[in-house]
Amino acid sequence: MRFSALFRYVLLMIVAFSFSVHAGIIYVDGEADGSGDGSSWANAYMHLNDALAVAVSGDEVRTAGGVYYPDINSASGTHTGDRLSSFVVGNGVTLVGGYAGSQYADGDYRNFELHPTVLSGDIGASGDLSDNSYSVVKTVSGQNIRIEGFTITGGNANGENLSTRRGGGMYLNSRITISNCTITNNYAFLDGGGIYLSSYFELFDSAITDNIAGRSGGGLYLPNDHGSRITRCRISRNQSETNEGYFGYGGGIYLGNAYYMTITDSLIADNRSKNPGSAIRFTGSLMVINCTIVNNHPEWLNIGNGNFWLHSSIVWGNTPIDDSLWGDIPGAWNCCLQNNTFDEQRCNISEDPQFDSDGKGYRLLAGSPCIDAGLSLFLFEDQTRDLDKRLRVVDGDYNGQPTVDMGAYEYACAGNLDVTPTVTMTDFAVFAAELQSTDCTGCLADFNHDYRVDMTDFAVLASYWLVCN
Ligand SMILES: [Ca+2]
Ligand SMILES: [Ca+2]
Ligand SMILES: [Ca+2]
Ligand SMILES: [Ca+2]
Repeated sequence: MRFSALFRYVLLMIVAFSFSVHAGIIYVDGEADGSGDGSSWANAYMHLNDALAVAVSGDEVRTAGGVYYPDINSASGTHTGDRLSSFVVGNGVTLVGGYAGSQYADGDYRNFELHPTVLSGDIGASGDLSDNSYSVVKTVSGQNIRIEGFTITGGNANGENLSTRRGGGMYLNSRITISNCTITNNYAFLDGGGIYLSSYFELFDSAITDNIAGRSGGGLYLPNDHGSRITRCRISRNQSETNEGYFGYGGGIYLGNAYYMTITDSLIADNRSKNPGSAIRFTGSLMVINCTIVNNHPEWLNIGNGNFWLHSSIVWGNTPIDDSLWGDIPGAWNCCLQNNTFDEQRCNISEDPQFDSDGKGYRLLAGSPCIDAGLSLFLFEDQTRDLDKRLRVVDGDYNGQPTVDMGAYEYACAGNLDVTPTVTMTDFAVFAAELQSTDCTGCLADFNHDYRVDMTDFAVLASYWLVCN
């Protein structure tokens, strides 16, 4: 055929073009009623597992707000009730939730608070935990996996073997980054009620709350790892060692042989365990910087064997720690420590941190001794935000020198965007600069967390003008 070569060329071009258009983004929306091939919001897959089955390394799976269950896909067409079903995220895949999706004019509008995207293990009878998925989210192998913007809940790892008795919320065997996720109300018969993880990970801007482990690591269990980081996370109300006959550790976090692990700008609060180590149990080396560790019982810290550094942090209202333990710890510097009995040359204090009790958690009140009392020298280069994603280093005592505070929160007036604590013209300049930014991931002025700085955010800024609360 005379045109066959040209025809083939054109066909290849069409294929290449369509590949370049579609490769990378796969759409999921339980409300979509189009062709269901995942090519757009209108034609999105209705079931997340359909997208995860075809996603390859480099792809981004965008998921609209709604509740998704792991025991259904288009092939099954119905909920199978299979407790072994999970959302399995493959090598190199990015999974993002919080999108508006097909029911909105701008399907790509993203706000994980406005469009909560829930991965629920509550299959079978609704509200009955006994027939739930063992692990809601899994990774089997691979690296460069990213999960962002989901609530992961309802996992019940009460099975008969190790792989079904760990990691109720997430059972992870891959190098992974998790951000803007809430892992809550999951259970494991043995370890890692919220998350069980066997590889390097970065966890940031996330919450691990109300998870339970029958043995160790109510919130998070990390058996063997190097260099992982937890940044700007809330780890609270987790519980471990609830099963009779087991001797477990770590109500909030269990780290076994974890070296060069860091926890920064995080709140570790209200965790419980039967044995010492209600907040953290670790073996290895752990550096905790700018954290607020409160109301954990009993003894908040338990060190199996290893080195521990605590900088610019507040440790308050926990079951009092055995003071003799601190003698072995090389570095608690610039910390606010209840019942502090050691060396003030390290700039540690033992004064009431003055938490804001007005329903705002553990932010500091004006006049707190922890304001501008941390050590900026110990800040990591990328430690630029506090737990509320506000600017990390602010001149909270108005002495002309911006210094980091102790704890997870930096004192400043609400709405502040720069190093002077009040909201003035200089803050407006920060807003104006971010208004013109095309990529607003991490913009300070994105008050409503929708990855955009617009007039909605301006209204928030204006409401704080010269008002400090
Ligand atoms: Ca159920
Ligand atoms: Ca400060
Ligand atoms: Ca300011
Ligand atoms: Ca915004």
